[in-house]
Amino acid sequence: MAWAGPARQNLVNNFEVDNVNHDHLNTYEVGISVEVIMRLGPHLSQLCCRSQHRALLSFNPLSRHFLKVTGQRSASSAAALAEKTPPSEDVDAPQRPAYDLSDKDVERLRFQRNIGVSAHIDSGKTTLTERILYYTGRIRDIHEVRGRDNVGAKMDSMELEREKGITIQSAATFCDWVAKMPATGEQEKYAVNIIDTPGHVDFTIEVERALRVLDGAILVLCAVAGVQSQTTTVDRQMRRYNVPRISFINKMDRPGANPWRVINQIRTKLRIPAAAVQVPIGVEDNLRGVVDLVRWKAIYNEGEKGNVVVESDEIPAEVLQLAKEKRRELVEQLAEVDDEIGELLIMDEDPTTTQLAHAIRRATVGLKFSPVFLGSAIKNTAVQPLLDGVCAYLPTPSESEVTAHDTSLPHGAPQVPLVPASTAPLVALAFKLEEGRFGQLTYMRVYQGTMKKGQFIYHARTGKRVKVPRLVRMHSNEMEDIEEIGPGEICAIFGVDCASGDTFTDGSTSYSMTSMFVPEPVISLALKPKGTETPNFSRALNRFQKEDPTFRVHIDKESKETIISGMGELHLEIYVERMRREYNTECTTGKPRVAFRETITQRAEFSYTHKKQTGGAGQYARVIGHVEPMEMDEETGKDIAFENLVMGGNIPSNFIPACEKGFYEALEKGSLSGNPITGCRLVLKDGAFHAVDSSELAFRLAVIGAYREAYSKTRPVILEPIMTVEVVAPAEFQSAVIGGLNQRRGTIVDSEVREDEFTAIAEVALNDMFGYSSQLRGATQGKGMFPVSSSSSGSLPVVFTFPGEFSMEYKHHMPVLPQLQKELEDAYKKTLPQSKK
Ligand SMILES: Nc1nc2c(ncn2[C@@H]2O[C@H](COP(=O)(O)OP(=O)(O)OP(=O)(O)O)[C@@H](O)[C@H]2O)c(=O)[nH]1
Ligand SMILES: [Mg+2]
Repeated sequence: MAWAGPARQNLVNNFEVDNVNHDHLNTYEVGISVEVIMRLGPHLSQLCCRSQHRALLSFNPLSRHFLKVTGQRSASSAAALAEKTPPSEDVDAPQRPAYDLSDKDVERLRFQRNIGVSAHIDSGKTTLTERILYYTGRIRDIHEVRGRDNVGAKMDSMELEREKGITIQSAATFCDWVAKMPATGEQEKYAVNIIDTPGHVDFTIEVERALRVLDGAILVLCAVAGVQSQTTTVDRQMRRYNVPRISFINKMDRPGANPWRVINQIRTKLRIPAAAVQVPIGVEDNLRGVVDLVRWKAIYNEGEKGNVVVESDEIPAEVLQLAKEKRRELVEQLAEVDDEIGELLIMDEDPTTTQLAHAIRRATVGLKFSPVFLGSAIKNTAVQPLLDGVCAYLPTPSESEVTAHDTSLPHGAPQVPLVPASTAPLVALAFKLEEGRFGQLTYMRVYQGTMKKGQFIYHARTGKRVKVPRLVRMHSNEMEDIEEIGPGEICAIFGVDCASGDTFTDGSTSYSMTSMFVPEPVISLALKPKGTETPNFSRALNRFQKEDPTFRVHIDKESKETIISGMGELHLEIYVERMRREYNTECTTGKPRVAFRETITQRAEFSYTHKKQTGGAGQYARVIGHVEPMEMDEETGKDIAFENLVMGGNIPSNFIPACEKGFYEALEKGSLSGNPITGCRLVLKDGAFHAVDSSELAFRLAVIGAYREAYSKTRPVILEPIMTVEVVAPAEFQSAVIGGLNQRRGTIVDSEVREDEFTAIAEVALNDMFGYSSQLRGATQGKGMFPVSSSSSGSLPVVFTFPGEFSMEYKHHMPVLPQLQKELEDAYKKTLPQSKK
């Protein structure tokens, strides 16, 4: 059926889609030209707010790209979509039952929030979450990270987290909060699910999977350091999953705290309109509270742990002028992204509190704006107003537009909107696995329907039926048993075998949701148990591999060594340490090695016959096709593909999976350096078989042979991981640090000097980064005492040495320099059996 209707007409009228074959503009074949899409870019998302057009546009990879880059998200709910979309005469989509949200659903979802706390390392996420849990009554007392008071923060429950003072695994919890709603002035009770994520980039998968299932987030920033390298990473992850965020500028108690510089950085570096919704009362050590610019109230924290919130209509004289200025700035920023406020501004009218609150919510949920809150978690200041902000400005589960793929439809068919109705068929996504004291624990987000204890659920990928023996809600490492859980909720179940990113249903639908983005490991090392190997060695590795898709284990075919790969040295170090502590298996490790890769740079044809006649049954298989370079798919991270275009049964279809297997086997080791090959598509076009001598083995070997033969014609190169390195050090060492980075062939991409410290951001090959931490320490430590405030120091000025710190994040793979390529090739040749003879 052709896609007619007003939207198409609009497109045609306004964007002169003359060269489009209108008959092909149906839901299955979108024929909008590239130029039109390019010109439509920003408008597409508006069009897409309407489901029938979304169905249409979601087909075109380019239009999907625009949806992503414009960062738009429909503020209308999936439920609303299902309810409001008229039965469309112009869409050739299968008819589906519409599930209505009951009044109870509507009421429950309205007061439900699922949020993540994400940010750069050490910005205070866990400290903040600890306060949130305390003020909401989930914990009785506040404990600090790093187990300073011999207890440790609730969300950092792992012994290693408390020792190292860093979050390694994300932890989920839930709480209730009675929020003061700015739009109505009423107090309303909300249920909030929270996931505290690690900031260290080596554990980035934890952020990735949390953001995949959350509806909103608090982006925490340090009031001194501002937007840091991992802030940009987290920002990218939030955009990937269209997660609206409110920003929280923490550490306002630190000397040099400057929220206005940080807000500027949010606007310029993260490129999202942002404005403060509060101004601080007092600075640094004298921070006493904040002025709420929307409700126009001064808010103070009193009591030993800040649990008494005192509000006053009297704005302190010393901040009155600033508050007026910043309220004006808030209105102006909103006017850029919100029509109602824009019109009021043109007419020189001041928005009311309700208008302002509604506009902030609309723009935040619509991914066009981030309201900025301020405070100090450690000093227990302004955390409660932030919680009010979570309830007021972040979306309800029904405002997140969630879709699934109906596997009973042809590949590429439009996604199906999910409706968070408790009576709809169950659809849930497993986003995290953990082996707990009571067995395998699977964290789930229920998107549609209700999950009940004792119920049978179906694994969408394998079709396996499993019973839900135990259903719990997590409170960090503790759990609370529940009988059932509704849509829009987060829970965990026991005893279900699956992988992260798998979908579960009640068996009445064939829906499957997309998984999360999994980055490739960049570093590897050889691992050997000390003494004799016990079953614990492989038990531990199997478990870690299952829980963490960025941790990989393989046995090197030549050296027979066990090789573990991951996102960085710390990532691997933690697992080695956990093997010792949790599995009583001490290991020796080899030198960390960079995960080099190989890739092809041009297309090459192949026509290859595998033939063997050795007395008994022969082997015969012929394969014809080509291999070509392939770009990475932004959504899935995939950059290898096998395509079968064989017609007429020239290769019987039962041998095609063996051909595909052969292709993946050939990719395991490139002939230049023995590293895996990436960025490559194999297109199988034709072939031949023999009625007796052809077998799966013959076809698998034929593809391997064909690939190896074609490989030399593809001008293959070796790739190395390039890292974004961010160094923060006292300003006096700037030239030493920059010199050190240059020595390592780094390219400086950004630098910023603040009062006493500076930040340099450089791109450096990972291979050139070994030993950098001791070099940096050597260059910056002990040469002077640098005063920084300590969070635990109260108001006393304490002097610490500040040795300079750096963090590293994978950016991309790039071809190595010719000299390194030659070295790697020579080294690999020496390991090959023929060279040893
Ligand atoms: N001055 C000051 N220090 C803070 C504040 N909040 C947290 N800190 C300190 O910052 C350090 C890191 O705090 P965490 O809460 O562990 O930070 P995080 O963001 O959870 O860290 P990762 O999870 O490892 O990325 C600790 O030493 C805290 O005491 C704050 O508001 N002011
Ligand atoms: Mg933490």
